[in-house]
Amino acid sequence: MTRRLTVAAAQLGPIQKAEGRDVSVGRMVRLMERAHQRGVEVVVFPELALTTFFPRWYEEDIAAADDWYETALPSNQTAPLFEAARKYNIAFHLGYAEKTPDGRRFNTAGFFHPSGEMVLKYRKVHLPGHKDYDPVRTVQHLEKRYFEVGDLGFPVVRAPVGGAGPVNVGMLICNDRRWPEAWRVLGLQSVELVMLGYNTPSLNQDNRGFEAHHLRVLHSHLSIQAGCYQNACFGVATAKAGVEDGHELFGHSIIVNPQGEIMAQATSWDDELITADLDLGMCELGRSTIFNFAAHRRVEAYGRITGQTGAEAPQDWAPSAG
Ligand code: CDV
Repeated sequence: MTRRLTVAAAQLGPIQKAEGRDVSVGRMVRLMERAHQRGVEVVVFPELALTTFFPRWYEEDIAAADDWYETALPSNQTAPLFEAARKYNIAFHLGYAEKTPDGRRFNTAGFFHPSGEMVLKYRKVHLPGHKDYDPVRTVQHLEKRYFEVGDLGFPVVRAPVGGAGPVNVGMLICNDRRWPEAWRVLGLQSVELVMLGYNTPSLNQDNRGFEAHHLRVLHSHLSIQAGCYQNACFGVATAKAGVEDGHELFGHSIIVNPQGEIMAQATSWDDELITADLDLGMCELGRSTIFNFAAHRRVEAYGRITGQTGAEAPQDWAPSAG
């Protein structure tokens, strides 16, 4: 029997620093309504979807950043989103800043059943940027200040989703998409659907050499398409896009199939819903042939992947004597 799932990437346009959750949640509810009209069963919202991308703003005292974090979900402010999910019977992925009861801070994503129960939680592992104010940068990227490295690994769970029956779902967050190791850990758990949200500036703000504008989108798509192909899974990758307080994030949200093909792509830098009908059976071809891991992986040759972090210099070649 064909296992079909209708999914959406719910791209969000910019959220300004001064705008509260009433604004972002209201927009997300409207996207949920549109998703319902199109028969969508899973909606994927971006990374840190409820607020502006606040790691660009420096706070000396981290407690002054508390307003950006969620201590509970749902909360009074996010309740309308959960009500919409229940009303329309739509599961959803939400990126948010998490502050735990013992004061730990993570860049987190939750996958929620339409009932509002959290099915799976993921905390971002690959945190880009820096911890302290960097005077060389034109814009700060303080994820290493505001978040701890995720402590949940890369979990995958098999859960009933929409009308497809059980689906193997996993998540990545933004910068994670550039790391093949992260995708492969999901692939090794037979992931079928990877949900990921991102906030990516249109310019490389590291100020260390030139990177052409158009390559920013290329690198994003290249990573997601390769991840899906090499792990025989679908990917729904959703951007926060547009100009937030003068700082530009690119959109180009995409839905990708296990062949690495783009099935749908956003064309605006605004709130936009793109959808695709997934045939989950498509995952079988890759995982039973070229990416049949059990048959073809050679872990004895992969020691450096987990045994070493930074790159080392190779051995020098020398001509043999005589
Ligand atoms: N939010 C992110 O993780 N952004 C990074 C940027 C800073 C390069 C990304 O990989 O898209």
